[in-house]
Amino acid sequence: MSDKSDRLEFNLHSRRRSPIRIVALKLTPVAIADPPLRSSYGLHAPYALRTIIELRSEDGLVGIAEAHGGEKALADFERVRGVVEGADAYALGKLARGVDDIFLGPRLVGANGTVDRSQTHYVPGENPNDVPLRIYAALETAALDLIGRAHGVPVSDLLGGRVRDEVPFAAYLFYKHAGGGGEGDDEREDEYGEAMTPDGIVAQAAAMTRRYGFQSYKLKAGVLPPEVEVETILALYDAFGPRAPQRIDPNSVWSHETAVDVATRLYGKLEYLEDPVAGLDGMGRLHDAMRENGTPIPLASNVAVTHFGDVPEMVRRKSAQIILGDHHYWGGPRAMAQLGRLCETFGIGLSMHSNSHLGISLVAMAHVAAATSRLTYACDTHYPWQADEDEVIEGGRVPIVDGAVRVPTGPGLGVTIDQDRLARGRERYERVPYRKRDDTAEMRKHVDPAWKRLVPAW
Ligand code: GKR
Ligand code: MG
Repeated sequence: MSDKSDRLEFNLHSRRRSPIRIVALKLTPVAIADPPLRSSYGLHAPYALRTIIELRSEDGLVGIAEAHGGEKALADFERVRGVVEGADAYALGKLARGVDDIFLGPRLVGANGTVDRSQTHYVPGENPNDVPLRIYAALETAALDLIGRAHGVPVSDLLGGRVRDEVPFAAYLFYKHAGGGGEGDDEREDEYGEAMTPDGIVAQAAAMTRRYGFQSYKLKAGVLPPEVEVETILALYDAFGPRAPQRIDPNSVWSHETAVDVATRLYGKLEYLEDPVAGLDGMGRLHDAMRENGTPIPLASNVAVTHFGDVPEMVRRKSAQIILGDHHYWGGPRAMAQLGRLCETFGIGLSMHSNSHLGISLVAMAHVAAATSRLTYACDTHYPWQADEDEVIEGGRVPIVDGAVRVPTGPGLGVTIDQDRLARGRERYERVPYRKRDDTAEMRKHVDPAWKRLVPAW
């Protein structure tokens, strides 16, 4: 008996892994040129902000991630330094709890008594109730990169193994003013030109397709009167034909009546309708109305549905048939794998949401998508709107070929940071006056001094 337990103890000891001790958290804020894109949140500033995270292990390995940016993000990441430095990269549950403990504090409470994490009234990345999840998500991504590097395996393997080697992305079309982003001496070439009309958007889609080979299209809407946006979709349909799936996303600023009317006019032309109206209840009512009218277009969401707590009500109300998940918001790559399972359980479709980002985020999305069997639609990406000049990874931009990103096969995320490029991103950040995403301020500065975001607006 004692022999056996000795043996057991010996086995346990001999198999014990060594921790991957994180000894340093390095945070680098960067500014990246961004063209004057319009959405219902307002106007993009000449620069978008990101934070680059590096976790150094005691063995000198470095795990990386990319997250939302600006002054507040940086201060939030600083707050968790104490739980990150000294932590074991494998101990993700402990890390999550440590982050949560730091951020427990006043919460905004929604009408139904729950915490409001929706993006109905916030530009993505600015909802204070998201903070712990967003901070943890970035740390988990960097920790998985570190673990992958330590074992010589890709992050997609750590997530259960890839079911696809290439991840399809959609062309993300925006109404846009003239200009390529950046300011002063740093003003960038306007690759796609102004696009404030249906023809302008068709030209933008054609140019993006030529360059990247996209095979599906998403129009950011809620900007022009709905009849013009409907006309834009019809023009895209004429130009690219029924075999190129399309989506339209006004970020919740249509009224119920407008959304019903748009659904009637675009029935049969859309792959899905994304966040046409605000809230889980509003989306559920729209679903019912479309069914009654015989125009049942599937609803997708990344504004009304932003976290696991939304799913029960979403399923009950049939508020969305597709979730646009995002590892940056849902709590990291592992949360996305869990979301995939949940979607499978309820027969819900899954795709991915995106905000302005660089290549580290793009490859992280690709690993997550590669390991998610449930992924049913091409993912969103803002990547075509960013320039090589702003990229921080070695070798420059991640290629998008035939509308897809090939998932890196190297250890971890499979990309590394070019420290010179990163230093330039940081200098750019120091130089520019922007410290948070504020699309309303930009709108007032450049388009209409009295502009205010209304929900609903149309
Ligand atoms: O970049 O203006 C934008 C988008 O509106 C973005 O912030 C949204 O989060 O891409 C997003 C979406 O699908 O809602
Ligand atoms: Mg959306």
